[in-house]
Amino acid sequence: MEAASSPSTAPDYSVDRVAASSPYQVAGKAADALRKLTGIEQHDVALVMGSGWLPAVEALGEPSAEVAITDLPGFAPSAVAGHSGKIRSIAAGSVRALVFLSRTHYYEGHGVAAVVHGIRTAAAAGCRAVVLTNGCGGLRRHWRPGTAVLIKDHINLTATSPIVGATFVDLTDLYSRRLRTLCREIDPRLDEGVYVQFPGPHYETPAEIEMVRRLGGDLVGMSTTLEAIAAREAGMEILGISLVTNAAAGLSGEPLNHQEVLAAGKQAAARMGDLLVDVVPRI
Ligand code: 8IG
Repeated sequence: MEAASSPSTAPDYSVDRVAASSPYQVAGKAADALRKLTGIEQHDVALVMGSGWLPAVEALGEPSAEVAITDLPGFAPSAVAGHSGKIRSIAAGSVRALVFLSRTHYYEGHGVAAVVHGIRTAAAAGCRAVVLTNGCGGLRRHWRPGTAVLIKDHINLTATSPIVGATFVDLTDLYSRRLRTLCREIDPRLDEGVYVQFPGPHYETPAEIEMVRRLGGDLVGMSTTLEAIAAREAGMEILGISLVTNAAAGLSGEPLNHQEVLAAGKQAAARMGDLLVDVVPRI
């Protein structure tokens, strides 16, 4: 008998255990709360609505339930104008959609786990696929404000990962070719591009945009890549759609401002709504 050993029933509060596994456990708890509050046992597809995408949500249909993120464990309160801290459950055809009207951005300073908490909650709620939308700056001059672009790949310039520990997740074909093809069947005019995530919250300098161009980037924003990585880790299929709301810094000769972003979103809402209505039931 080793008198000093702890009983095997004691909880494991070792530093590694708490750091590595608790985000997934909290997401499981959030999914449980979501089931209770929505009365929906299983959701199929998650949608994360970025800057300018909110008006497009209406097209998906009447929500059967709406939950405040602050009523679920682990969510940071929403911090950005144009982002509403709610989650809706919507029946889109035979698909049960879980729609996040806001996201937590890396620049809010709550850490990477907070940024991907919605994704992990959606996975724990049963979602097999996620539609990640965002508003962003565009590097191609023919992408006028209000142009939707499919994300074909990304460059993560945040120098972080949502994954902690030796879990080596493959990111080849991160943004589903099948779902991109589906979108282009619905709207053949849709272009594709490489999305580059900066930490923000400041926009880029013109020199940084020139760097992005040389790196092979087409779109710049402050979200999406960390969420996509967490979604892939969770085994979800990923569709990424950017709404170009402004020309990237230095391209238009004008300074960037957030009001412009919201206005471009409003204008494009009808087209974005039509696209989501057609795509989501076929995911
Ligand atoms: I909307 O031009 C929107 N979000 N980094 N740069 C970055 N994020 C953005 C931009 C932009 N426009």
